[in-house]
Amino acid sequence: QWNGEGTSLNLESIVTGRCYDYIQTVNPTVRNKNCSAIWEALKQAFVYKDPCSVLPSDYELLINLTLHEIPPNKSLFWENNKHLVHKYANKGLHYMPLGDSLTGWIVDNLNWCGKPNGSGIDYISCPTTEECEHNPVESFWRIASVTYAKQSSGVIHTMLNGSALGGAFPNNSFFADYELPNFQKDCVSHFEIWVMDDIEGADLDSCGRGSIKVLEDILSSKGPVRILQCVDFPSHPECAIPSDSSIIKPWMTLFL
Ligand code: ENP
Repeated sequence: QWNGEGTSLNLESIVTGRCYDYIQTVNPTVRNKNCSAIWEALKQAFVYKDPCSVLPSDYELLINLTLHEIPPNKSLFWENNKHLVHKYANKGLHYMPLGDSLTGWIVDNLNWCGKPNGSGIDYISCPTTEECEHNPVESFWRIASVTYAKQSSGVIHTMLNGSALGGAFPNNSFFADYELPNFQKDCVSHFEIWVMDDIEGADLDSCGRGSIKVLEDILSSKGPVRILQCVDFPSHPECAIPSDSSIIKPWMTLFL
């Protein structure tokens, strides 16, 4: 019926097993997690439900049950270089991208969706985000991304792909839509943006150009670069102190 792959076979065993593996061997600093309750929380979010009517809020219990500290300076955001990022992050030892936190770890690379009848789980096909936005997988990663960005503190690392055709900092990405707007400005010291070209790949985007420039402008419009300019033009509208949630505070350093 749908264009996406169906639910991963043995989902319950995989999720529960990954959960025990995570708390016992991958990251034993995370203790006291109830892996069967975590599976039940995932299940109640989608089983027997219309796979186009699952909202991020349906995962609130799952998020709460899997939550643990993201160590300061260890957050790593990325687009279009999942393999490289996770090799570099080394299962949370070096950095802790969302996929190396318990929340992301238990479902990374898996698929799941429900159907209103039968077993309540559709193993044949699941909707893609093009087919419907409120599908179980998309909604999960949206709330997981927002929560992860809110928890991130200290130096925020971002690894982007300078050879990506849609730009290193693509529009309508999890990073642009759910993470960038949710950093807690009081907890962030500065941003580090790494732009990695593929080996023998095109050098399409880099610091100061293309979509990276757009990202730099988003950050620096609220950061110290603009503050320096405003010393000379204090009454310019661009220099008004924002009352809404700005990403960076004047005292923060922006490394680009
Ligand atoms: P893609 O399209 O390269 O890779 C998506 C694959 O990585 C899916 O198999 C997904 O598992 C898994 N994955 C791991 N972490 C995330 C994630 N965090 N996320 C969505 N999928 C994730 O990556 P995307 O879709 O562009 O997402 C990159 C985002 O992850 C960045 O915003 C980065 O900062 C963030 P599954 O269950 O879908 O099979 C957030 C959204 O950490």
